Amino acid sequence: MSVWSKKTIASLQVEALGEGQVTLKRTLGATNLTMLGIGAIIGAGIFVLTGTAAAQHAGPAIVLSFLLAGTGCLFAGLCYAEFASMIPIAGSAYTYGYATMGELVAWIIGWDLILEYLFASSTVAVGWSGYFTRLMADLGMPLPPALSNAPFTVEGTHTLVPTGAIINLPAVLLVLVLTALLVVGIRESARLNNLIVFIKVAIVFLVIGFGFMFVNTANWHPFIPENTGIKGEFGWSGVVAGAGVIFFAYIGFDAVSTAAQEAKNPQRDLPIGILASLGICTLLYVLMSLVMTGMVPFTELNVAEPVYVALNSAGPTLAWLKYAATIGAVAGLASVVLVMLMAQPRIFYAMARDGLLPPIFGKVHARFQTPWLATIITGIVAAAVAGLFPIGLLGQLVSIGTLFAFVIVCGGVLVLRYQRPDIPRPFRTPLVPFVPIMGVLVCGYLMWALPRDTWLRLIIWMALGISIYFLYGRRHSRLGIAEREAAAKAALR
Ligand code: ALA
Repeated sequence: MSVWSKKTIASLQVEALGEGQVTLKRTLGATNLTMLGIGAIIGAGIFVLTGTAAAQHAGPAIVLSFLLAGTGCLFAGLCYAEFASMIPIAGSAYTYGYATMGELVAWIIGWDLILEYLFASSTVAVGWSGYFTRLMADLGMPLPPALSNAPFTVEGTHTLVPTGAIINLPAVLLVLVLTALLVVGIRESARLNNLIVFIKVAIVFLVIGFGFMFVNTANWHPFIPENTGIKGEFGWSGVVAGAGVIFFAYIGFDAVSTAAQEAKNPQRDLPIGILASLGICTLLYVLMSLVMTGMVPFTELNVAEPVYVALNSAGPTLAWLKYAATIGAVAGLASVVLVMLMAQPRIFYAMARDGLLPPIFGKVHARFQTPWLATIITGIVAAAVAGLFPIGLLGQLVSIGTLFAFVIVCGGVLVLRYQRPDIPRPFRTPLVPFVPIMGVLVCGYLMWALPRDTWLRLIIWMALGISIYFLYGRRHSRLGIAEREAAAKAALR
């Protein structure tokens, strides 16, 4: 069997119906899917990274960085929407890869998506722990530092050194509690997500609305601060560097596509969920970054809680909003972790159903109708990573992994348009080939701009994944087994 063997679209569409098996439960409509997208998107990116990106790279022009990264994501989002409507199966980019570029590439994407979903849930859980610890201290119940910090930090670019702390317990507990919820049910999880999203979006609106009243337009001049002479420090190269950093803020709209088999009307609602969540968040990000850089000089935003600092500048009038924003961040980051922890097991589920991972990952709970074992395994690994490692090390790995998946999905749309123009596409990416090519170029460029060490980690991760494929997946692949059986039968005839 060839590593380039592809699954046919027809067989994938039959799988989506899932006849004769205990399958995932179809309960999600367009609103829930959009809320899942917003749940996954608004988080550490806007609440944590915006400040340093503005202070170190772009100044007030961080607004342009948001537009630039948002445009790259829009290209990718349009491509995801076409695939999601055409192949509405839980595996997302992994399944799209299987249909267009063959099994090995599919495996590579599936393995890569672990960097996105599993590692993003750990990364954001660490960010959440930071906000939660501050909130507890503000409420007069400080947590011991030894139990609320990572035991390791990164010195230089890759040396891990002990910090003296034991474990980041709040991050671990958050992951475990959300994992338990996800085992019990997708509908229950979606309900909690809706509530959290409502809180965080309401708070973002309040920050934008009240913040605008305290904007000093002098802070926006010069809008694009002059480059310091070093690439990436202000000027246009700073806008691009800023886009690379805050790209993280957009990650998550694609997680909507992993819920394909739990959507009531996936062909119509997945494109809505993906594009609506992306559009809403882009608008909120642009307004929010305008407000933050308008309230204080951007040089003051070089902190882990830029929203708090911006609101602080308004004095006692907005003191209440400062605390509300902290609660919004705590809620917001929790929903990111929730949706990422939802997405990962659904990729594992699809890979196990194809035989590329052990069957344990494909087990669906008879009563809850969730991929419960894959969810528990994901939760335990994500909790361990969140408990032990610092946020900086994880964040860039998540970005490079996600960008890589986006590049392949955009390329895949193009390939399939030429190879199989006949397949019905309930949603069609507009302006093909322009949109997919731009998706590949913009996302590829943002990847290229990431540090060399991050590339090295990606390559090591991929080498590990490819070894696992040749040791396990290739031999157990259902497609491979079927092809070998067919060849044996043909030989006997
Ligand atoms: N977009 C998500 C966040 O900003 C990953 O936290």
